[in-house]
Amino acid sequence: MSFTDRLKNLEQEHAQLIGRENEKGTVIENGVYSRYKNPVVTAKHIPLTWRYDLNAETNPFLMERIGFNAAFNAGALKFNGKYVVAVRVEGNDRKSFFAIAESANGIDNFEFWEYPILMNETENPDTNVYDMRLVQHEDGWIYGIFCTERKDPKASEGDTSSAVAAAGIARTKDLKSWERLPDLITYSGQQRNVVLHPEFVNGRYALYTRPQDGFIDTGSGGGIGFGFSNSMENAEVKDEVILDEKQYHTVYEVKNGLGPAPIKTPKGWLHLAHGVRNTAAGLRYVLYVFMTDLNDLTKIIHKPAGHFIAPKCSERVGDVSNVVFSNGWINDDDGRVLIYYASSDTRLHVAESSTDQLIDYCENSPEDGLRSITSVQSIYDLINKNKESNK
Ligand code: M1P
Repeated sequence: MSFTDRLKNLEQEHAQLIGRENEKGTVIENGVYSRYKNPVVTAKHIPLTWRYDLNAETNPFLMERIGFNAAFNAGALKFNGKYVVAVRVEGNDRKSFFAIAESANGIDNFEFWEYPILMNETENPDTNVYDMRLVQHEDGWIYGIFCTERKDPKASEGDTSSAVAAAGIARTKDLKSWERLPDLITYSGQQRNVVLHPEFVNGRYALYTRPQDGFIDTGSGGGIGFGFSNSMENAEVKDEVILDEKQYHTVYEVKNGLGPAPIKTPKGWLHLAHGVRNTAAGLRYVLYVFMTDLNDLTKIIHKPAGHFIAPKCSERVGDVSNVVFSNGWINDDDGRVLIYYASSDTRLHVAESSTDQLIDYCENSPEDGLRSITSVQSIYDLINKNKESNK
């Protein structure tokens, strides 16, 4: 095939993918949310200009020069009337970085901006950066808090896999130029899944944390933590309290972590988090929802049992199978909530709900009684309620 024909094909295929309309899935879900049929962002959405040398003289075979493996875990924000996601793009070289993709309606036609984000480093260079939470804070800045991963300086000779995770911080007004700030300092080991609360609390910044002893194992740490920092320019959380701990025989038995920043509602703060349990087939990541008190951010007031979204059908397969993960949602002006979740560390999807549905789900779903008998008791309560209302 000639250079020109191959280029035409590539351009057509890419334009078709970006232009494809999305629609709600036909499967009847649980009434709390609806999944959309197509993933909203994939590695194939990456612009051709990032992948190919488009000059026939220097690339006569029109071969890909830079390959991309995945586009997933994305922060999300409504920005200048558009729905934007800060996607974790992973190259074939395993390095992740952030790139903004934009859509007019939040459910389809996501298109990457011309360039990915060239994130500055601190004096301690990042080996890998990922999972940015985008937060419009009431101080006027948009913050991106993400995981920065570096080789463990204490790794013994020959150990080429031990790493240290910390929370990197950057801020911006336009999502294009970013000011990198020093990493968050905490005193509880490594950190991943750190999220900034969108409001000041008694004049201070509030952060959700996820202390962990090691890079993968949370060890004796873990749970979703919470603490305060006086500044974001030198962010430091001296004391963390655990507001949602990992627990035996739950979907967050091995570890958990907060997803996006919580949504404020008149009934409390709505939270989306991921929980991890172990199985014979490896780790299984699911999403769950809970609410905290409007005035006491460390007090959980509702927490439905089990998962809210679990990987299903083709979502179950990917680079890291049996995973759903979310670090972005958008609470739209009409109360609609667009939940951006990624499947199996490979692609990004959207599910739609509303604050009313999510509050109802939290208020009226039984909590985990932590024993089989309490689960059966909840079923009895529901059957009896239905019998009563049918009388
Ligand atoms: O591979 C699943 C997820 O693993 C990590 O999440 P956690 O810190 O909770 O284990 C992250 O690397 C995340 O990006 C990834 O999706």
